[in-house]
Amino acid sequence: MEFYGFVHFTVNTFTDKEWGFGDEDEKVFNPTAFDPDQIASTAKAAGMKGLILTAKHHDGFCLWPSRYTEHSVKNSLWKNGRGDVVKELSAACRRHGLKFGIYLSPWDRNHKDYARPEYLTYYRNQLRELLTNYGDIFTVWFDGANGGDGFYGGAREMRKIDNRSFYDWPNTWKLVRELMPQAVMFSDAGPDIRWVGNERGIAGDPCWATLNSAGRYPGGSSAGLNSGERPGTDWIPAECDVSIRPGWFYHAKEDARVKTPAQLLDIYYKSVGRGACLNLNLPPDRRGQIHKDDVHSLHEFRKILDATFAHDLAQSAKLTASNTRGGAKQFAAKNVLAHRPNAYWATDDNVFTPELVFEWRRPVTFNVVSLREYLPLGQRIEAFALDQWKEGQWVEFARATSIGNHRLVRGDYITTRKVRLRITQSPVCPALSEVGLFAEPATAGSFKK
Ligand code: FUL
Repeated sequence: MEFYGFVHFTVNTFTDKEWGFGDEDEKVFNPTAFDPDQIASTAKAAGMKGLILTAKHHDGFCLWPSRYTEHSVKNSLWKNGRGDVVKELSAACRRHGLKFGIYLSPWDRNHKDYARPEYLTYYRNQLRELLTNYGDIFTVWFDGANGGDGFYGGAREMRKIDNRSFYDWPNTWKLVRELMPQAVMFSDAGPDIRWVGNERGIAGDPCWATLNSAGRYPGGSSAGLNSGERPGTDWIPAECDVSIRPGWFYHAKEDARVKTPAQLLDIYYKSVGRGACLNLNLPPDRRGQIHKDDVHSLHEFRKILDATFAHDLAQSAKLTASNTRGGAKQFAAKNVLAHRPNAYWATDDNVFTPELVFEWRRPVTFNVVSLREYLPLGQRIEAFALDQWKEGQWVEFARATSIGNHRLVRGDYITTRKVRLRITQSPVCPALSEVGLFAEPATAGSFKK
């Protein structure tokens, strides 16, 4: 999916905190003009494909009227206790053509049974509610964070759990598979998509989609998550979660610190452009809407991306490949221009380091090269280089490693009549589904390579 959003919204929005203690009065949750269509349309306009709502954050307050607790919207003043944020936002997402996902914090600083086996029943009951009453759920986000102390039904104490064993993850995952088989489960350890190891939105370089999952669990070690592991036993690609503001929840004092379009672009190129997914958090304010400064920044960011990718210079090039699998049309080099799901260029089994030359009648100017591998055949390429034809010879202008779902090479503007892609390392014959060359508008601002 490449790009979707997080929506952090709860009592914290009204108490100005990042982690609620769990003793917040339900009445503090009272958005003055909650507008799920404004939130969903903002995400849609930014190019996001879905939204993930914090149905329950660490403080335990539920944004839907759960049957299993009083600590929810039903005891708030909002809509006289008859509101349901999960319902309204999921419906708005559907109206705007977005998928909808949920975050249900395993750590619950409100619940009296937290750290006891009874809590697992409570947690799974809530998962069941969320996965049966709100239509399709595209992802379930399991957070590994746990700070220990909390309200816990009035005990106000420290409760330590063993992250590895307490939650009995295999059985919770099984429940999700039963109720929502297509949902992608996120955590530090997968099972389907992994945390990238930081909250800055930056994937490793390289970033492999594979990981050795044995011994890993949510809230466990983050070693290896940033770059993945190759060879790796499991296909667990990375997701980069980052907030558009310093905090995950809305704080008026951070209005001047909304990430700029240039910062968002940098993150995009270092997450999506390294083969990961970008999950960008947009925190609703106390009205229950995305603040205008965030909307503005997203709008400019999208405008630049759209202008960049509107015109693919590769489409008008003459292509020559050093090898084509069996000389067959089915594997021809021009498949990298086709944008069809099953079209790709591949070489003979014994050819690991082929080259592809793009040639134009007149010089072209670009600063972004986009590549994709044909993922049904796995992540194959380990390194490649790009050359430009300059003053009668090939001159290398970029080198990179992993490609996977997407690799965006972003650099200085280059003007040339010929570009060469050299696959320099691959343990098997490469299968490349897309190559494109693009020019960012000059307004894209400064960037770091
Ligand atoms: C972390 C949490 O502790 C933060 O509050 C936030 O929800 C972030 C996405 O994950 O682990």
